[in-house]
Amino acid sequence: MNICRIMALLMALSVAGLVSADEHMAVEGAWVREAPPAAMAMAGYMTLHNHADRERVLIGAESPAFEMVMLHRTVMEGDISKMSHLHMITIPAHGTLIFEPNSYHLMMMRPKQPLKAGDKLTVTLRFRNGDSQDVSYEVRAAMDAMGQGAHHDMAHGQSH
Ligand SMILES: [Cu+2]
Repeated sequence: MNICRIMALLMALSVAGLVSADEHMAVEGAWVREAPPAAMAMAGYMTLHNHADRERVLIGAESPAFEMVMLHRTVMEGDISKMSHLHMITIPAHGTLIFEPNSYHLMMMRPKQPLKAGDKLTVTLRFRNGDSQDVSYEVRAAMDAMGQGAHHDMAHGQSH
């Protein structure tokens, strides 16, 4: 009887896992650009894939490693690059949102401890429907980061 109960519980858990996998964003390549120890802010990047049949609206993020995390977007106005603070970003049903240098990024303000390449941290994404999702980030050196960005752009160009 006990074994039956355990089996039933395991099946229930795996079904729950499938449901949440469908509802959750698929996250790729989450990384934070390493900054000098005195830096007041670091930039975080990732690619979000919304596999759900409805749009998702990202309304914020937070991390125990930072005092505050904001949604930012860098846009070029002529020769001047400007950062704006966004209060929400919509990811369409089956759409993709890319956070990358000179575009969308997470502005991670005031690290609570110095972070260096190789360090890991968790960022919690908050969505308008009340869902939240933890994303594991890795700090990478600026040189690596640029390489990653270039690779990403190339891969993106080839696949679309
Ligand atoms: Cu910013």
